[in-house]
Order: sequence, then structure tokens, then C-alpha cells
Amino acid sequence: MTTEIPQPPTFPLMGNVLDLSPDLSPITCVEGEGQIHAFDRLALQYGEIYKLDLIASELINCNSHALVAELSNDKRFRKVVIGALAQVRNLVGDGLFTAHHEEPNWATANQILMPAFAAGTIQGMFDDMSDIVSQLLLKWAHGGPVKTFEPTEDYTRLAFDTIALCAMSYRLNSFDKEEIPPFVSAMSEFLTESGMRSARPEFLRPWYEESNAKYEANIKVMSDFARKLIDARKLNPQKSGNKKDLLDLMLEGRDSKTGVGLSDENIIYNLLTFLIAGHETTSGMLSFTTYYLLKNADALYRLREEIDSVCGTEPVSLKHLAKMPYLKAVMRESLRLSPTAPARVVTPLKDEVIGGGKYAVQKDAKIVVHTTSMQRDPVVWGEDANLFKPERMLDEAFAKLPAHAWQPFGFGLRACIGRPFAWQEAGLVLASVFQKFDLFLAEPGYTLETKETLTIKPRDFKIRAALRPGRS
Ligand code: MNH
Repeated sequence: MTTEIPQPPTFPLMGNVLDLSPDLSPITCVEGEGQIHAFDRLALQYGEIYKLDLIASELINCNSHALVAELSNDKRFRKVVIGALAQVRNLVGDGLFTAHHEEPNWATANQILMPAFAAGTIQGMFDDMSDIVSQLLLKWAHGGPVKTFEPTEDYTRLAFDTIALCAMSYRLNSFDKEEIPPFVSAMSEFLTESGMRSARPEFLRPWYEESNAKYEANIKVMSDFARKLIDARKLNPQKSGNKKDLLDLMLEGRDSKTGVGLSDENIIYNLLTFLIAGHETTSGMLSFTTYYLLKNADALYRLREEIDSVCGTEPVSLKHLAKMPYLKAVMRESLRLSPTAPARVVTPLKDEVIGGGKYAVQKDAKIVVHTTSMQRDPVVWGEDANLFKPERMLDEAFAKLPAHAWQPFGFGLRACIGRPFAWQEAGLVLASVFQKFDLFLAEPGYTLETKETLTIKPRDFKIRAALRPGRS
């Protein structure tokens, strides 16, 4: 016997739309908070599963590890692109991240790009990554111990500059100026608006004339930028020297089975995809990790000991990173509590029953995996699930976790292709920052609040950075 999936009370004509609309709801949402807060609240209220009627579609929301483990099966469920991600297609079409399951360009791009994102290839990008990290370190050192920084802003500069340099040998030089470069602000406005558009009922869209015009203008800024880059590279293929970057690989690559290459249009989509996927999530992850370390003195102390004994005062290298198990555990634990891409959506290939025979879900139903709630499931993590405890992520303990308990990079066929890239970059940044600086909360009483674009980041998180004795 299956049971009905719980649902919050609905309103006439609007169903549950108001439960999720940050700019419409007088009821559940505070303006500017974003949808994720609403989902977190609903999870606390309704538990492992509930559904929402959003007029045009119904969303089934899953929060427990048991349900997510069952949904993590490419034979029974596959990714669907809806909501904010469907809006992001307005910029990046059938690029890797936003391609629908059956779109042929996904398989071609996946074939061509998998080797480019293999750990060995990513190691070849280490020097370029270090180049950008040194710009961050210099900025904080020059600020001196009294200047206040928003790490989220500087980590965004860093992640954006890093992916632009590694993917297409382009220097955005975000650290040169106080203002955010126009391309970067176009991107962040576009992502925020994509989220807002998906939260509004579609019939209201024409009313948002100004936002729509800005949205289209931002899309044009970014597409033109990518097109210029490709044209320039075709005119001057040697520009990136002997080392091939991701753009070279996409221009030259052929699918080994079909011999097919990527169209210019699809290369633009994928370049912009890397810029989106490659900066938001990594910047958020670095920010959350910095926050958790500043709030957990014991963990920071232990990490510091590891950095000092492995790296001393030498510049952080690949060899060092391979010898820092506690750093790895810190990064894992931060991504457990605050996975920066907090949701993914799947659909059953046929009518299914999930939850040990409890809940019927129909073919084509939209099922949301809420990674944050799932990764705090007390059944897996115990009563202290909400606490930051890197010890539970050291290799030996990590290997004993139930399958799918930790899933910040998604699952299966459509899991994150950039994981080795993000991991190497984040390790390098965190080791370098805590090797050099004592960081302090600018407002000692600050506790974590978040903001949401496509991904989540800390809000109003400010620090000061003092060089440690003997460091320069
Ligand atoms: Mn990434 C897919 C999280 C860094 C490029 N990424 C995903 C998914 C998650 C995710 C979750 C699956 C989404 C879904 O099922 O709808 N990604 C992260 C996190 C970080 C991250 C938490 C950093 C921390 N990602 C990166 C970086 C890049 C990148 C860096 C590129 C340079 N990610 C992608 C691409 C996909 C993806 C491309 C889509 C893969 C596919 O569907 O084929």
C-alpha cells in the first residue's frame, strides 16, 4: 500500500506557488532570501518528502538519505532540466550542464571533454592556478590587518580569473580593480535573474519589462565575449603557446566513435558553462570553509599544524597537497554542511514506487534532491549532524559511510565534470591562505547567513587578514 505524499496547504489558482516565490509571498519567504531558504524551512516542517503544486508542474521534494540513495540510480532515474537551470539555458543552451538527457551534443561534448578534466590534465594547470592565488594573497597582505574584506567577493574574483585562464588562456584581471569587471557582473546578474524568473509564474513575465531587457542585454554581453574569443583563437591558434587549453581541445576535438566535432555555437555554450559552473560553486565553497574554520578553533588549529608541518614556508605545491589528509577532510565537511549547488532534479524513466514501497511517483514526475538536508540526515550523521566536525571525513571514516551519503558533486552520468579542477584549486587556496594569514571575523558575533544566485554563498561575511609572524 502506498501513501499520499504530504503537501502544504494550497491557495486557489496559485497552488503552492507562494511557498517558493521570494518576491511575491507575504507568507513564508522574506524578500531577497531566495528559494533555498523556503525549501530548508519546508524540509524541517514536512520531513523526508513533500510535494508542491506549482500550477504548471508538480515538484516532489526529497530530503532523506534513504530516498536520495534510491534516486541515485541511472537505470531508474535521470536528470531533468527545469526551474532556474531551464532559465540558464537562455545563455548556454545544450552545453554540458543544461543539456537535456537526449540531446546529442551532450554525448559529443562529454566524450571530447572528459580527458580534459582528468586529474592528470588538471595537474598541468597548477602553475596557472598558483599565479591567480598569489594575486589574492598579495591583495590581503597589502590591505594590512585593519582592512576589512569580503572573502566571498575576493574568492569570486579568484575563481573567475582561474577558470578563464585555465579554460581559455584569458586574463580577466579582476584583482586589478575595486569594481567587478563588466563580464563578471553580467554573469552574476544573469544568474540571479534566472533564479527569480523561475520562481515567478510565467504569465507574470511580461510585467517585468525592465528586468527582462537587462536580462537580454547581459546574455548578449557574455555571448559576444565568448564569440570574440573563439574568433581570435581561430585567427591565431598559437596564442596559448604549446599548452592546449580547454578551448583548443574543443576546437580540435572529435568524438572518437562518430568523428563528429563541436559547432562554434556549442563551444560558446560550453565555454560560458565552465565560467558559470567553474566560479560560483568554488567561490562559495571557499567562503563557507573559511567561515567554518573561523568558527571552529580546534579544526583551524589542527589544519594549521598540518599545513606548517607539510609546507613550512615553501609555496604550496601539488606534492604538498597530496600529503594533507586533514585539509581534505575539512573541504569534505564544509561541502557536507553547505553544498554550494544545493539541489538537483531527476525524473523516473517509468512509473516507480520509492521509499520502501511507500510513495508512488509517476514517469516524468519532477523529483528534487535536496543535498543540504540529505547530507545532514541524523540517521547517517547522528544527532550532531549540524556541527562542523572534519574528523568524520578523514579517509578511514569516509570510506565507511553508506553509499551516496556525501554527494555535493551530484551523481552518475550527469555528475560534476569539474570536480578534480575544483578540488585542486580549493586545496591550493585554503592551504596558501592559512599558511600566510591569521584571519579574524570583522564582526566577532557574525553567524552564518546565506544568499542565493544559482548557487549559495555566505551573506555579509567579512574578515580581516593579518600576516602571520615571519610570513611575507
Ligand atoms: Mn560542477 C555538474 C557541483 C565545480 C563543471 N557540478 C555539477 C553538479 C553538481 C556540481 C552538484 C550536478 C548538477 C545536476 O545534477 O544538475 N561543481 C559542483 C561543486 C563545485 C563544482 C560543488 C565546486 C566546489 N563544476 C565545477 C567546476 C567546473 C564544473 C570547477 C568546470 C570547470 N559541473 C560542471 C559541469 C557539469 C557540472 C560542466 C555538468 C556535467 C554534465 O551534466 O555532463
